[in-house]
Amino acid sequence: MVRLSNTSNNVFGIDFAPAIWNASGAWCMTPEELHDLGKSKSGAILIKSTTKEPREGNLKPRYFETKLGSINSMGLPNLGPKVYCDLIPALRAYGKPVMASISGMKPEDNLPICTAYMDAGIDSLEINLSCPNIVGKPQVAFDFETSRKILTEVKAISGKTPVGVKLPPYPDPIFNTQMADIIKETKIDYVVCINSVPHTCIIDADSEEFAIKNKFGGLGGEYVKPVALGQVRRFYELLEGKIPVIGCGGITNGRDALEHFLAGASAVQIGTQLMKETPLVFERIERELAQELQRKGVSLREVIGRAKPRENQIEKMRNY
Ligand code: RRO
Repeated sequence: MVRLSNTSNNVFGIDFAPAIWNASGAWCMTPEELHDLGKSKSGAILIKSTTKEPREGNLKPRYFETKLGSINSMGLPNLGPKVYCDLIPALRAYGKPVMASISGMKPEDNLPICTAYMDAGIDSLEINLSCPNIVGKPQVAFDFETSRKILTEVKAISGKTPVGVKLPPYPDPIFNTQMADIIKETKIDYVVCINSVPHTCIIDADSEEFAIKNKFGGLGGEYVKPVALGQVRRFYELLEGKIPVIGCGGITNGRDALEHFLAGASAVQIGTQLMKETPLVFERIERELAQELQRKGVSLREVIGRAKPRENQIEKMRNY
């Protein structure tokens, strides 16, 4: 008898087994890295955010890891649509979904990149409106009119190909409400949150240096898990569980992944921990998640959004 594993899920019409894959940007820029994802236990292959022309990205050092996470100011280095599209047939041979991330430098760049990926047989389009690292270029997801226009235009040409949107952490829920309205109105198929936490700094007190050349960068890893859970939950509630949310941020083990599912994620992505641990991370996190779920006697599909408010006061905190 075929049994659906307890870590798999069908999300936006696609089966993911497991419902865990890479965050765009992590281990997915070169053909070698993309093949590594294909050979790994990742549930999908998500390609690095792609611009209309290939880009070198920002000056190095532009990525730095600490015990609690990472900071990056990569600046959208990517090989451009042609290289990635030509790779798609070979990547599809791994038998898992192959998905694109699109990040036009100008709003009008997004459509030709999407068209190229669709012609090449891509399984989904993740529109990245939240790259934090192009100096002087604000994150599009804070410009609601431009976001609406881009998403409307992409949906008009995407046919049956699912379209997602990658979002930044919003500092006030009014922004989540505004973006959720746009997502519903434009019939976007899924939401990915969060991108890295923007304009952060890490400083080494001994050398008195910033961790990266650009000083400011996007923060990921354990530092950001509560931020990510807050955004996942906000969108889960605002979208009423009808439009899937993909959780990303601070997942280092199966228990972290479970927290994302409890918050409302239908699948999760791994960024910093993938960079730290190589694509072997997927096998470990899936095994740990399966154990967590087995202990509860449920599948991940049953725990989505199940987190509830605490009822009992903790004695130590009785005066607060
Ligand atoms: O390339 C980057 O600097 C980058 C991108 Br496009 C993104 O979406 N998020 C991030 O942390 N870095």
